[in-house]
Amino acid sequence: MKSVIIILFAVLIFAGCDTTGTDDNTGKDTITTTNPDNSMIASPDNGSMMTTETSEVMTDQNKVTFALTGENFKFMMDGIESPTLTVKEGDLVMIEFSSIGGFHDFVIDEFNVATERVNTGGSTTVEFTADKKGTFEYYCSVGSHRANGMFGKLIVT
Ligand SMILES: [Cu+2]
Repeated sequence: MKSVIIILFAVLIFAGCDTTGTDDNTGKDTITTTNPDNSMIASPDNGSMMTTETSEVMTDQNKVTFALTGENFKFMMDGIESPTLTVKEGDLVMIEFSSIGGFHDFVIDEFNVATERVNTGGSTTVEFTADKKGTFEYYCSVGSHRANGMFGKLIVT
């Protein structure tokens, strides 16, 4: 009776050893053969995919165009004097500016935006990314035009 019990125990212990042994082996096999190879191949691919996605996002950037005219001493857009320009943060803003009377430009200090100065009949463009929220002032930097009321608001929401 005692010897049978001992054999049973031995078998159980052996079985236990065998199972843990195989588990360890398969675990090690998986790690050594597949994982390092996969990660080596996967990371450069992921990197290039991320670059592609970033450039796609930049192409999708919302573009907003405003056509303004300048005269003594005001900006006009669609018949509105000193219009308030409203854009969303991150928008690419294009300003098409032309003078219908006098020497003028279009300037926003906070975005380092400044068109060239154009005279009557001249036109120019400038574009910038509205990369911060807030209310800013655009104005004409020629002479005392700003002091004479040649300015308006840009609101970035
Ligand atoms: Cu002006």
